[in-house]
Amino acid sequence: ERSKWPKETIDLWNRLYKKDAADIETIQKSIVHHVTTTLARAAYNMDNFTAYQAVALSARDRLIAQWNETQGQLSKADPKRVYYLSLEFLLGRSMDNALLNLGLKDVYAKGIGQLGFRMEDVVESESDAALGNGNLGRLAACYMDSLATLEYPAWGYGLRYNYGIFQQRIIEGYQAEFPDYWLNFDNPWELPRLDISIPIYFAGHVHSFQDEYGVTRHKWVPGQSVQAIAYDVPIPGYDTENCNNIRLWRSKPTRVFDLTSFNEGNYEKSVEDATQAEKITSVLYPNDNTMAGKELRLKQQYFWTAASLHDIVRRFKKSQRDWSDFPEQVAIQLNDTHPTLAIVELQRILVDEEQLNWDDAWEIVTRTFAFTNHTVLPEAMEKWSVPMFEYLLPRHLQIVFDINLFFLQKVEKRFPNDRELLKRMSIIEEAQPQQIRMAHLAVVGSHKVNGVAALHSNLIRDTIFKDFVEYYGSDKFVNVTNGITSRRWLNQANHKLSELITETLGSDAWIKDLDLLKGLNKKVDDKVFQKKWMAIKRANKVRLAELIKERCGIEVSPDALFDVQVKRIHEYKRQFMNILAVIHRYRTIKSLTPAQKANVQPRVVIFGGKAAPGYYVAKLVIKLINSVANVVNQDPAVGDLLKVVFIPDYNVSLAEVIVPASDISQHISTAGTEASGTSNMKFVLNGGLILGTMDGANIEILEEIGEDNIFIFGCLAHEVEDLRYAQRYRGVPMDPALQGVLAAIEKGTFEDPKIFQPLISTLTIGKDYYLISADFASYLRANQAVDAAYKDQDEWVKKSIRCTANMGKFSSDRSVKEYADNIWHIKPFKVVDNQQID
Ligand code: 4GP
Repeated sequence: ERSKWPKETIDLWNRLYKKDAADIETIQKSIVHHVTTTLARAAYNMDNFTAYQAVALSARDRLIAQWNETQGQLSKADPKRVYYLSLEFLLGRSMDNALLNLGLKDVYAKGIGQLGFRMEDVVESESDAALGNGNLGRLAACYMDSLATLEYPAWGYGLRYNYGIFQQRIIEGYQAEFPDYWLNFDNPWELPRLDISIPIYFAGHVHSFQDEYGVTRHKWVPGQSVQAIAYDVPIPGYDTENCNNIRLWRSKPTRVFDLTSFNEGNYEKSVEDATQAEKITSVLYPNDNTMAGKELRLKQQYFWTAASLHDIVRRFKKSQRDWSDFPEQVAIQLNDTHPTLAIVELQRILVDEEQLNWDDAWEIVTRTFAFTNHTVLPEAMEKWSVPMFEYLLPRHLQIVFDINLFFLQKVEKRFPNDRELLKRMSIIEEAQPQQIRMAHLAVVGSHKVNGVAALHSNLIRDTIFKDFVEYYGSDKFVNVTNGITSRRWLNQANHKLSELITETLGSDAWIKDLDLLKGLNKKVDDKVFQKKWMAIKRANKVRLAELIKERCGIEVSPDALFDVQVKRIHEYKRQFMNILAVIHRYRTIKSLTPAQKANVQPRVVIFGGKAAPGYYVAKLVIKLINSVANVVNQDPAVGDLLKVVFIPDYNVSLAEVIVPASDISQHISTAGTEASGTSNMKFVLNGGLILGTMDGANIEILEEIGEDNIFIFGCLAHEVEDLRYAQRYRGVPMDPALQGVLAAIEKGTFEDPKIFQPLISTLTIGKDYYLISADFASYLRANQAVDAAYKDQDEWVKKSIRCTANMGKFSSDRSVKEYADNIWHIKPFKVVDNQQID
């Protein structure tokens, strides 16, 4: 008990309780200390990886000190906090970011340099924490960075998967998946909190009884239990003492074995049950924009939401406030429908355990939660079969049915005699078997619902949530356009450009206030500045060319136009259309005379991205890209005029090299399908132009940077339905250029055409759902416009500068502030440096 300590003890603590100094010698001492003690190595048998581990451990000590300080001060002040529930946190590497945010990047680089290692090599030794699929998970990581930087009291909650997103290798042109056992070497960026262990239950039955007042109550009598163990990942803010936390849960067997099987001599069965428990957090489902539907996935979702809520409720209860204060203290953001069970779990805790009446509990629940939707694709909408749900979560099923019943009664009152409406809005879909629509549950249980870009937020109001907008009114449905953190995506990834910007603007304040980049607009016509700008772009291209040589064995010229499409492989993102246009370009070049060839703008077309392992058509697109690359790259008639590259195993660290090196990047989804996109923002922020459709955040980027600095093509979202109808029922012919391309594939120009037949058949008239044929002509024209614009380098550099200068809006600091002000109603809380204990 600290309060009972004598004064001398407290004084001693306070004397010792000091942050380490940040001078080079202290830092070097701590590195050497970790080498010789924690890592048990000697200077003469150290490699880059050991150096990385030692620097990481040394930085981690500092992070922990800040983290402790932050959490201590927050516990005491107890302000309202936000909890960000995300099944994915795609953090990438941590060391460079940790050192940057601690403000110690230079001194650590110097320190380790004097010890005989180059910081660049040390940084490269870290592997990515890849606990996410795509931008849903990367967005969560950017938001955590901004929340800490803006000093908001925030925690993330997720799962600590043993296996993150798979490693992709390309074998004979095909994607092959290999497990990513990222915890192979200890992870220095997490703090195992073995003392925090929460029992989580599944299955069993519900016991109903009358309480002393004659009210019917329910008690869940579970049949299985596992333990959730906490692992904390400190998230330092940039240029602040605040250090937030992401708590990741790991599943472990309960220590008490199933005694019945044990006593019956069934030792194997009890060990088998224990293995099942560990399986829950074993692997991240590798699906992006698609629903997995597996029982284990539902288990993951409940395990994670139950553990997180237990933690949140325990923290709230420490303050001994009234339950009605819960929404004043706690905001919970649901990142997609994955954590929607949290709504049901909180209602269960309040009604069954805390004995609140249903209506009071429901009021608390709905004032606490808010929900972000990330997609309108039907295949991504989460639904759980009622029988499976009932087996795993019998009491929760009853609660879902009750929530639905009371909700539909209210709808019926407002809109009487509209059975179709009730059917459409119901949380339960009447199918065989019945299904629980998680998006409906999330809307009904939240006070705000947001889309992730203006167009997307409008689309969800007009389509999937139309009935709900009519019922609740439109105030409940808001937009928060996604954003990215300038710390990682400009300052770290493009350090040279970042230095030039700082030098030009006279300060590095832009790192925390991205609107200040507007100051670069004054420099658009400055020749000296332009030259420096382009030299940096070229250096970034040289770096990428080296990486391509090393990883793919392909030689590309940094003087060519670098054209990049890196993202998950998905039909709606239309990498297929891109490679079809590449084939068109190839055929065109082959048909030119030498004199005509001299006018062709050389281009390197770079692809990267993973396909879900079960997504056959997407995997065929990868194969087609590689087959085309094989032919084109070796054709002497083409030479350097066209090169095609597929970079394997696209991840956050690769993106940090690819993004700063692009001249043009492609964001070419069928209008209305890409909710926002965030890589589009990263490219433009780094002075890369984009070629895109009027979809997602492209539209808002256009508004900010001006239409002269972006290449737009293709149909608009509101035209899509008519176009689909026309092709299905009015026999619109296929685009002639596209016909030529398909004929070339079918002739066997790129391997056995039989391989690609299933892919080509997706373009059959009437079936071309993503409208590749309808958009093809304007896509080819836009590509020509890109070539022409690139040839005029004097104008191109101006466009490039304007891009960066006008991207302030897309800082995740802006997004997070909008969430904080309009949805969570939380305020910053500044942590004070080096407090003394009292
Ligand atoms: C993605 C969207 O497809 C992407 O447009 C958006 O930028 C990202 O979320 C972050 O908001 N959605 C998913 C998904 O990954 O699984 O729904």
